[in-house]
Formats: sequence, C-alpha cells, structure tokens
Amino acid sequence: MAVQIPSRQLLIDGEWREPVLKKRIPIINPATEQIIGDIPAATAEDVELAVAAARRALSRNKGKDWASASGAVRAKYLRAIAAKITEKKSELAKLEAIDCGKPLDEAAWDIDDVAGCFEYYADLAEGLDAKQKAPVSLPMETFRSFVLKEPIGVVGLITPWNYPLLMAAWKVAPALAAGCAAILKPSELASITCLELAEVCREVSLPPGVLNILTGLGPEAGAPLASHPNVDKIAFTGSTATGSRIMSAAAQIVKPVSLELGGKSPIIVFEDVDLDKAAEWTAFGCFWTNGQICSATSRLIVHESIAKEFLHRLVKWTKTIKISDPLEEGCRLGPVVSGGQYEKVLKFISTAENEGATILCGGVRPKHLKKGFFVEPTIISDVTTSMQIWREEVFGPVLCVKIFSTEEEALELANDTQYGLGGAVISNDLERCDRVSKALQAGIVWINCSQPCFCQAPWGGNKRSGFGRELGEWGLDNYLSVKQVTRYVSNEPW
Ligand code: TXE
Repeated sequence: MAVQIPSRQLLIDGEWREPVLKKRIPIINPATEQIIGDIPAATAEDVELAVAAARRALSRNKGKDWASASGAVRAKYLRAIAAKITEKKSELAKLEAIDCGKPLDEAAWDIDDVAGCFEYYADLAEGLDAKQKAPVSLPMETFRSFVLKEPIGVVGLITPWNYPLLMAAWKVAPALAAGCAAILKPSELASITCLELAEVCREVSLPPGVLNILTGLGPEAGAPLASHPNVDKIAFTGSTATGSRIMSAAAQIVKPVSLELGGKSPIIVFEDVDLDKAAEWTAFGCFWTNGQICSATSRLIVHESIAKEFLHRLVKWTKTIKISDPLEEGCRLGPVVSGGQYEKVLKFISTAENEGATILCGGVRPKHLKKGFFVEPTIISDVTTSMQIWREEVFGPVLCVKIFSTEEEALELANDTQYGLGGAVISNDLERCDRVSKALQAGIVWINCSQPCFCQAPWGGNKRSGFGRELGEWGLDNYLSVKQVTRYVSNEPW
C-alpha cells in the first residue's frame, strides 16, 4: 500500500511558511526504519511569528475577532473541520499508521474520535453563549453579581506522538471552542497528521492566526513557546520530566499550565471473574497502541487463588496477537514509535530479568520481522515492588505482575506509585468494585474494562501524572477564565 507523504511547511497566520532557519527533520517509518519524508523544524523565531499572529486573531475589530465571535460562529468552523477530517479519514489513518506505527484499524478509530471531538466541542461552543452572565446568589440585596466566562487568550498546546492527531484534537477543539487562539506544537516523532490538520484549517478558511501549527524539536520549538511572555496558558501532554520543565518555565511568568503526564496504572483482577474475559481486558489494557498509552494498565495485580490459571490464559491470548507492519490486514500490534523508544523498552526488560524477574512471554523482537522497531508483547512475573519495571513507566508492550491475597493488600500495591492517572478493577462483585474505585488514587477508574475513553468524560491524573482535566466540560474550562462582575443596585450611598 503506497502512501504519499505531502511535503508541508509551518502554518502561521493562515499561510504555509518555511521555517525562518529553513531546517527540516526527517520522518522515519518505525515499521521499516526508512526515511519517508521530512517536516519543518520551527525555532524561537517562528514561535515569535506564530504568537504575534495568534494575538492579532484576538485583537481584530470587535465582533470580527475570534474571541468575541459568538459560540455559534466558532461552532460552524469546528463542524467544518470535523467534516473535512471525516472526508479524509482513510488518508489520515494511513499517514498516522506509517508515522507512529499504529495498526491501520486503530488509526482509523482515532480519526473518527478526532472528528467526534471537534463535533462535541462545537456543541459546547454553542452552549457557551447561553451560559454567559450566569448569576451568583449573594447574601445582600444591594448587590447583584454575575459571572462571565472569557477565553484565556493565546494558548500553547504541546502534544506527544502516541495519538498524534487525537491528542491535538483534545486541545485544539476546546481551545478554539472557548475563543482562544492557539499554537500547536506536535511531537517531532509524529507530526504528519497535524500538518494535515493545518491543510484542513486552510480548506475551511479558519480565520488567520486562530490556529498556528509549528512542528519541531521540543527544546527548539516547545521550550520558547512554554516560556513566551505573550502566551497566556500552556496545555501539555507528555513525559513527567518534560512536564516538570514546562511548569518551571511557566512559573517564571506565573502562566497557568495543565499537564497530562506519565502513568503506571494498576489493574486488579479478583477471584470471582470470568478468566477469559478478564484476560482479554488485561491484555487490551496494556498492549493496545503497543502499551504506548499514558493510562495503560501495565501493573497486573491478580488474586492468588486464580493467578496460575489466569496467567496461563493471559499468556496464551497474548501469543495470538498479530504483530506486523501496521498497514497489513489484521495487524493488532505494530512497532514502537522510534529507535530510541525500542532501545528503552528492551533495556527495561533486560534490567528486570537481571534483577530476578521472570519473562513469561515476549521480551524480544519477533523472529519474523527483521526490520522495524518491533517488540513482542511481554508479561513479566516474579517482580518486587522495588524493581524499576514495577515503578517506572515503560511506554511499550510490557505488563508486570504481582499476586495478592486480600483486597487491602491489592489496594496497597495499586496505590504504591508516584503516578495517579488510571486504574482498573475486574470483579463480579459490584459493591467491591465501587469500594475499590473510591480507594484507588487515580483520575480515571475503569470497572470490568480498561482504556475506553469518551470525549464527554473528564480525563487526567493526580500525583506525578499531572493536574487539570481534559475532555468534557472540564476540557473547555481549561481555556476559559472566570470573571466576576458585581453591581451596586441600591440608591442609598454605600
Ligand atoms: O516525551 P516528551 P518523549 C513518556 C513515555 C516516553 C517518554 C519520552 O514514557 O517514553 O515520555 O517520550 C515536547 N519544552 N510519554 O521524549 O519529551 C516534545 O517535542 C517544551 C508519555 O517523546 O515529554 C513533544 O512535543 N516542549 C506521554 C512533547 O513535548 C518539549 C506521551 C512530548 O515529548 C520540551 C509521550 C521542552 N523542553 C511520552 N521537550 C503521555 N502522557 O501520554 C520536549 N518537548
């Protein structure tokens, strides 16, 4: 299946612009290790131009600027973007698959979710008009108070490579719905579809400067965006280390940030489950998108009475997962995103082995694939809670296992982590599931499943997984500031 990679430039002020320093970054197909094209590499000079363009988009004549346009007008553009994305679904899915190694079917579902996300925030943009001037009840009749929700201003959106276009949509759609102007900086490891979003914006005649898209390296394009005094907010998804750097830069100018960072989420499997169903959810929860999901439930905590049989079925199921080039029919697991990520994942596995853990399956490159950054889905047992494999995010298809005897012990294991993004509990006892959901220290809990995600429900973590919530109304609030307006309504002097 030949896939054409369009050659694109940066999107600044509604125009394609060559980066000021004219640098480009090669694109490597992780399934073949071949260079298949390149993307523009923005630097601080381009960030300056993009920020100025975004400012202008918010300061045209009143009524004509993006921020003071009605929600209904903004919704019209968001719906047009959604429609174009749906129209280009098959092309976008292929581009996503060869850029980040995602199986084609998965990539196609992501593109549906991208369109759904723009549609959803179009609805919320319309709803905003009705929510303006919400009254606040006061204890004194001589004063009337109401609340205005206003766009925060110019926002910087820095996104990762595991869901390239979807993570962009999670930020771009609510930011634009709220009336902000945005600068999107996708990951240098997978930017192709975000540059296609730029083309979509041009095709729907999105007003210039409302969305600017700068591809480039983190330190060269992301860092100047994070520290820019004229950027009013940064929303970031990525590693905890980079999130911490962004927060430090933003702190220098007291700029708000929302951070969606790493995770090491648990899945607790109790003794009363259907073993095959539970095994399927466990494998899905960790190996979906090759384990490269911030919320992957990569720590299995299984009850001692079923552990042996459960692991047997889980390993058997895992061995049926088809690993191949993402464009191949029936592919369920592609390569990890890059050579660096491949080395990192294999190092995690060998360190665990050296520390005394047992590899139940996987742990190596599949024999039938000579090229590409492929790692077999891996299950590791005999793990201690002090091992690196139990404590740190691998971001690859690696599940590690601990066995428990009491609910209390399961929760202790589950919560013994620096992270707090997701968690799953599998049991037929729904009262127990409710108890465990409350006790899990996480922003997202799944009961009898793992990983389903809906753009209506809040998404985000606690502890070192970050703060702030994306999606749903919470996602829109990320880009709105609340203004209190209070009027003295008495004729009496104060
Ligand atoms: O992440 P980075 P990387 C985790 C995962 C993975 C590890 C490293 O464990 O193995 O992070 O991946 C931009 N200022 N996650 O190196 O660096 C960068 O260009 C501003 C979890 O890709 O966090 C990219 O656009 N921006 C995660 C984005 O930050 C900077 C998803 C993410 O890159 C920057 C991805 C800087 N100084 C990786 N440095 C999740 N939570 O889903 C980099 N960037």
